[in-house]
Amino acid sequence: MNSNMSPENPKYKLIFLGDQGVGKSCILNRFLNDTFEEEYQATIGLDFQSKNVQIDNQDIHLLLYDTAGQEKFRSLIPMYTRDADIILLVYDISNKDSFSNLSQWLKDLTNVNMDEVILCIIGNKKDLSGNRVVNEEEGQKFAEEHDFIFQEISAKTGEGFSDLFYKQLFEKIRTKFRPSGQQPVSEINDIKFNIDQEDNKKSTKRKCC
Ligand SMILES: Nc1nc2c(ncn2[C@@H]2O[C@H](COP(=O)(O)OP(=O)(O)O)[C@@H](O)[C@H]2O)c(=O)[nH]1
Ligand SMILES: [Mg+2]
Repeated sequence: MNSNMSPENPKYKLIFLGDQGVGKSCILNRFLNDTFEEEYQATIGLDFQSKNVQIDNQDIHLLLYDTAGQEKFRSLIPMYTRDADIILLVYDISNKDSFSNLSQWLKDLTNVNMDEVILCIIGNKKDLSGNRVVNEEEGQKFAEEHDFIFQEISAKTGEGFSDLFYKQLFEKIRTKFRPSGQQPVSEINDIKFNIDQEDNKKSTKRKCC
């Protein structure tokens, strides 16, 4: 753990969901390391990393879970969504099925208390505008119907990341989980971790995806 972090620092569990190939692992990589690699490496099961961010001058520990979209791993997902604080549900703006499947992903979240979790709908691959098959308005409408955060981004170029994370998500964390600067609604007690932001930069364990 980063030496600046104490056990009292709030921790939030953030999980990436969405069809295989929509860019979940690349989004995580862009968010953690500000890099993008074209080379495709399917995530096996679940990958876990962490990052410290500051909200209201307090260090916040984000625990980031990257899931695999393959059906055979889907049965594992409820174990991780059960105590999630933040769910990032990703589709690919150049893949209609990945957008249509969002409803099924939501239906699968039977064990999630939607009033307590922050849910973001993310339209990735915004750079592929020539191949776009999902309009921004469609994504926006879907998110608004459910009262979720919405943002189109590109893991390749980094477009939209600042709006998604720093403007929308961190602001929502501030108002929803910490209205008076208190502890988050859930604490993660059942896992140990030893990767912080610095370690992520050094890590050669995985490239992207
Ligand atoms: N053009 C473009 N390609 C992307 C973007 N994000 C991911 N990809 C590509 O999409 C493929 C799947 O990405 P990956 O992160 O492994 O998807 P995952 O299965 O959801 O984790 C890879 O070939 C990536 O290079 C993006 O923003 N733009
Ligand atoms: Mg992946």
